[in-house]
Amino acid sequence: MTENSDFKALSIDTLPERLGSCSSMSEHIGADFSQWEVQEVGDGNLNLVFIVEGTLGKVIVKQALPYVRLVGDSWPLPLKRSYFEYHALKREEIRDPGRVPQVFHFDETQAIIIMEFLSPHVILRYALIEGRQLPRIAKDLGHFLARTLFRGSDLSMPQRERKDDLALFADNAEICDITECLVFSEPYYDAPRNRHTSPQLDTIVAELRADRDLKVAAQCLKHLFATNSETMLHGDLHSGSVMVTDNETRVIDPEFAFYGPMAFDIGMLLANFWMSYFSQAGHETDNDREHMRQYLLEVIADTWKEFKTEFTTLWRTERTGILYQKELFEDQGDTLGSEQALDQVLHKIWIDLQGFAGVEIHRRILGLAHNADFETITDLDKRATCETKALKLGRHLAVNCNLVCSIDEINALAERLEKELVT
Ligand code: SR1
Ligand code: MG
Repeated sequence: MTENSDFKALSIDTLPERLGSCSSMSEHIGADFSQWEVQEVGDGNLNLVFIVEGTLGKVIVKQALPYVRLVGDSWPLPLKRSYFEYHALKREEIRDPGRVPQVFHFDETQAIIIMEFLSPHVILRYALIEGRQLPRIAKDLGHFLARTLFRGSDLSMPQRERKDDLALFADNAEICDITECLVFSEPYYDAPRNRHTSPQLDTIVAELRADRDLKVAAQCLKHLFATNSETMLHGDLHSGSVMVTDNETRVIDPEFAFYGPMAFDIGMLLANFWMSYFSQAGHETDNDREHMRQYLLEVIADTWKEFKTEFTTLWRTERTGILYQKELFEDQGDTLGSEQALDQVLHKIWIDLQGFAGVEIHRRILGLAHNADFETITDLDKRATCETKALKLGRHLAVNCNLVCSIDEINALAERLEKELVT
């Protein structure tokens, strides 16, 4: 992959003419591009996203920009992330069919992916901010995690295929660097890109940055993230990367895909649910979000439970890779041995996911890229109270992950923190 000089960013005005001869566009929305209506709807940190409507329907046109949109052209970023997103979408579709948008076309030079327009889906993060309870997310996301993480690993893939894939995604280095800096390091010192709700959080931020155990824990997690290439990750699985209706859950935006530790995607997702939990107080009127809080704790517990159940099924039925071979266990009549190994693998994931969840919570409050759950709370004192509770949970998760036995224990702590008075 080399970056190219032929790249040109699309605009609302130029898109119809530039994509007018693309057969995927005409097939899905109609050939007469003079009739197309274009809206730019990208609200993420990196890319352009257009909804294009023609006489036959709508599609999404996503284009990477050669810089970080959130910051501007002072932070260049390779276009090739679009190539990794395309390849990740293809793999995710095979590993968990129907869970990602259908890809209609990929243009590597222009870093454009044309894909299915999801309707009436909305971004999960905004649904949760509104207090909407989605009945399917725990099961769908728990299964998605188990299927993609298991089937992208040496537990399942042919050795040669996985090594080739590892090499392909290893080139997504600049994107990994974003996570390595923004998630694991910058929140823990006064890095220039950081911001936080100030002055309300100044004291707790200083305490966290002086917390040696926390800094060491964050660096151990970074060590794991950078070096443990066990499976193809989504790499950015927060609630803004999920689109929902009451009946359907879709996972979008895997441009951060690379080979990393299984627990990362799970920890990031659960962290976003815990942040949603603590942010509810900032969105409620007349204490009307207690049901929503209980719902979110159930989603957290159920996502982990669904993940374990599905992972266990795959372990027992699809373990065709080079790890924990059946030849050593089941074929020797040693099913107990294989179950013991499964328990160990799940235990390791359990420990690590807590740590990843902890640092994800911290970086969304202390680092560059915040989330709308807290940012849309306009009363800054109220926002800071919500954020303080989340920061405390994050610290506990990152530092004490070896001491915690169950997700219920963490949810109980979240409930205690929620009830605590913050001064
Ligand atoms: C500079 S990019 C900031 C964040 O946006 C993406 O969605 C990732 O979460 C990244 O860390
Ligand atoms: Mg994204």
